Amino acid sequence: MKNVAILGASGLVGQELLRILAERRFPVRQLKVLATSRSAGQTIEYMGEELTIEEARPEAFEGVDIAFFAASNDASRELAPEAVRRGCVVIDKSSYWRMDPEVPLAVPEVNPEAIRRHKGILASPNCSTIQLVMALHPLKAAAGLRRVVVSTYQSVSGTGKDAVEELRQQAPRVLQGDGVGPGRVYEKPIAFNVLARCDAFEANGYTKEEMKLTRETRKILEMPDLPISATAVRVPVFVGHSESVLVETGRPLSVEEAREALRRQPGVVVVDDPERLEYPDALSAAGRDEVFVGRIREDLSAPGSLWMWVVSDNLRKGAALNAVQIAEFLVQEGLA
Ligand code: 11C
Repeated sequence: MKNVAILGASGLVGQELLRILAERRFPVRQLKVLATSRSAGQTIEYMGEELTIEEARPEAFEGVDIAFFAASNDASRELAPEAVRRGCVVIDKSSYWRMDPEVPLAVPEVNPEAIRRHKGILASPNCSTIQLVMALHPLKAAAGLRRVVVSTYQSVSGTGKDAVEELRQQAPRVLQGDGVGPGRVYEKPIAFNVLARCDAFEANGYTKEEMKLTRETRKILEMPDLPISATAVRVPVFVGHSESVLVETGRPLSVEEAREALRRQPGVVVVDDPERLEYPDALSAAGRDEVFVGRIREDLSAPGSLWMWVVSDNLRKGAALNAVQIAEFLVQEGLA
C-alpha cells in the first residue's frame, strides 16, 4: 500500500485521477489532496470519503510515496524537487520536466524501460502525443519510421474547465441565433467553429502544442532526428482528441499488415471497416481507456506511406490513466 498525493485534485485531470485510482483499485493507504492556495480548504470525495484540499507546501509531501502533479508548470518546477527530496516519486502531468534528459517521458505500453531509469521525477506526455505514439510504436516495430505528419482535432477539455464552460455557454447562444464574440479563454468563438491554434505561437510559426507533439514523440520513440511536423487545431468537442496521421514507414506496409501490427499493440483498438461505416470517433472514445485507430489507407500521393485516424479520451489515456499506469508499473517493479 502507498501513501499517495494529488496536486491539482480539483482540476479536470485531478478529478479523473481520483476516479481512475478508485476504478483500478490502486493500493492507496492514505490519499492527500493538494492544491495551490486558491482551492485549499475545499472538500473533495474519494471512495465515499470527504477529503479536504490542503495547500501544497513542500512539507505536505513528507511521508508521501507517490505524488501525481496535475497543476501548473510553476508548481511542478518548484515543488517536484521538494517532494523528491522528501523521498516521494513524482509523476508529473505538466510540461515542465518532459524534455529534461534526466527525466523519463513515459507511456508504459511504449517505453516502459524509461520508467526504470527514473531519479525521482517521471513525466507523463502531452495528451495528443500519447495517442500518437501509441499508434506509431507498433508501426515502428513492424517496419521502422521515416516521416510523420499529423493534424490534430483537439477537444476543449484539453484547455481546462473554463474552456469547457465557454463552449457550454456559447453553443445555445449560437443556436438561438445570437452573435457570439471572443470568449475569455479563446480569442474567437469556439462553438460551431474550428480554431487553428492550440496554445501560444512560438517564433518558428508553430504553436507550443505542435512543438510538444514534435519533440515529445522524438524523445519517447528514441528517434531524435525523426522528421515530424504537426498542425494542432481546437474543435468544439468536449472530450476526445482526434488525429489525422500520415506515416512513411521504413519499408512499405500494406494496410492489412498495419492493421495487424496495431491490433497486437496493447491499449490500441482497431476500428476500421469502411463497408460497415466503422471508424473511430471522439464521442465513442470519451470515457474509454483505449486508443482507437481506423481509416488506415495507402497515401495516394506517395506510395509507401499510410494514413490513419487516431482517437482517444484526452483526460484518460491522454492524462490521468497514463499517469496511473506509470504508478502501477512503479509499484509492480518495486520502483517507488
Ligand atoms: C491541449 N494537449 O489539448 C493540451 C492539454 O502539455 O499536457 C495538455 C497540455 C499538456 O490543449
